[in-house]
Formats: sequence, structure tokens, C-alpha cells
Amino acid sequence: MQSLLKPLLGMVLVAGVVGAAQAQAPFAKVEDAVKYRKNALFVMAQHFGRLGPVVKGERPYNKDEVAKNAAIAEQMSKLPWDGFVAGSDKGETGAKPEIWTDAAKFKSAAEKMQQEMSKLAQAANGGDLNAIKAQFGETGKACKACHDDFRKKP
Ligand code: ASC
Repeated sequence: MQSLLKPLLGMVLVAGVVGAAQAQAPFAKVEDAVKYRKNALFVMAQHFGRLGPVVKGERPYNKDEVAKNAAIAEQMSKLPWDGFVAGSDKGETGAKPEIWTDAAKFKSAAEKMQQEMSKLAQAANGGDLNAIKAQFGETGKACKACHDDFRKKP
């Protein structure tokens, strides 16, 4: 029994170490982390984008609709960042290596966007269309700034 237990224990330990290296907490695998951040950004862009025609005057202003879209965009803005796990600059991603080599700058750009998105949700709750317009512009600038530095050109 003793002679069988030792190699078994060794195998379990090795499996544990290998598993830990592949898992990218809180994700099961790197591909899941990439999907997660892309999908969160996609949903955010959908709801942020729905405000575009309203602030441009192409669609009538409806306070509840704008507040709902802005609130969803704000919630989504908090999610993508966990997905930028180490080693996830490969494959189906437009993420630039600078996200990891200039991590402090990326973090500050990500935080700036979240702050602007929160201000947008606040303005949307306030119901002043001019304030919403102005903050929509500021938020878009924060999206663009991060893309300019950290997203590969299509
Ligand atoms: C959007 C969207 C972006 C940003 C960016 C702002 O609606 O999908 O990525 O705004 O274009 O400059």
C-alpha cells in the first residue's frame, strides 16, 4: 500500500501544479478570460451606443430609457478588467502587449473610463439632456483614449 500511495500522491501534486498554471483565476482557461472581457465590452458598447442617436437629436429623449441604458453601461464598465489575465494577449484579441507592459497606465485609463461612465449614469438619472450630452462626449473620449493606446488598429 505504502509503495502505491507515494507515486499516486506525486501524480496528484503534479496535476495540481499543472492545473494551477493553466487556470487563470477567476477563469477556467485563458480563452474564457478573453471572451469574458470582449463580451462585457460588447454589451457596454451596445448600451452606450444606444444613447448616441438621443444625444444627436435623432431619437426623442426618453428619460427612463436613457437612464436604463446608462446604468447597464455603467455596470458593464466594471467587468472587463478581470479578463485581462497574464498571457491573454494572444489569439482572438485586439489587446496590445502594452496592457501588460504598461499596466499602471492601462489601469488608470480603465479607471478613468469607469469614472466617466458613472458620471454618465448620474447625469442620466438627473434627466438634464444637456448634461447628458456633455457627459456622453466625455465618456466617449475616455473610451477612445484607451483604444488609442491599448487596442490594436483593426
Ligand atoms: C462607442 C463605442 C466605442 C466608443 C468609442 C468612443 O459607442 O462602441 O468603442 O464609443 O468609439 O470614441
